[in-house]
Amino acid sequence: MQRLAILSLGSSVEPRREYLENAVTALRLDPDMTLFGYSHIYETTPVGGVAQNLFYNQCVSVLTELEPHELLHRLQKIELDNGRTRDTHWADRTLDIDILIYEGHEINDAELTIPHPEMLKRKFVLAPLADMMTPEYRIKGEPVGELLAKITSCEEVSAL
Ligand code: PH2
Ligand code: MG
Ligand code: MG
Repeated sequence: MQRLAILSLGSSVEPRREYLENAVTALRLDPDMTLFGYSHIYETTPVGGVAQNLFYNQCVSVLTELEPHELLHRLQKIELDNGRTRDTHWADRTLDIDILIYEGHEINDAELTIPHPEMLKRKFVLAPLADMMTPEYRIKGEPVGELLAKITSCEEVSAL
């Protein structure tokens, strides 16, 4: 059965737009996924104190029969194909693809936490997510628009 997976894309190294476009193209071309939806691209201030550059962030959804861990490995391959290195945790990166939601699954193991609790406190995730899904879409019972309105951090996000 096909399930909806919601992904967060991020890039903080030029050419940022090209890295996001490459990710969307790779998802489109993968025979085991159907691209279902995407948000606008947002320029966002870096969160976490390691990355220095402004990010481009976007949400994308796919329909897939891949299991969550198989999907994760497919996404890691796309990151690697786009020059992703993993030397410093949270450093600036060419391409990051994270699984936010995998319909019908809550996962908490060494490789995957779905839904990702920290991400749901970040504007750079929730603004594109509310854009793609509508603010009424609920995660763990909470409308995305309300989660977004509750964030008090000084993160700045602006749609391109
Ligand atoms: N990703 C991080 C850490 N900080 N900040 C923004 N604005 N956007 C990101 O995608 C991001 C981040 C770790 O993956
Ligand atoms: Mg990330
Ligand atoms: Mg990641």
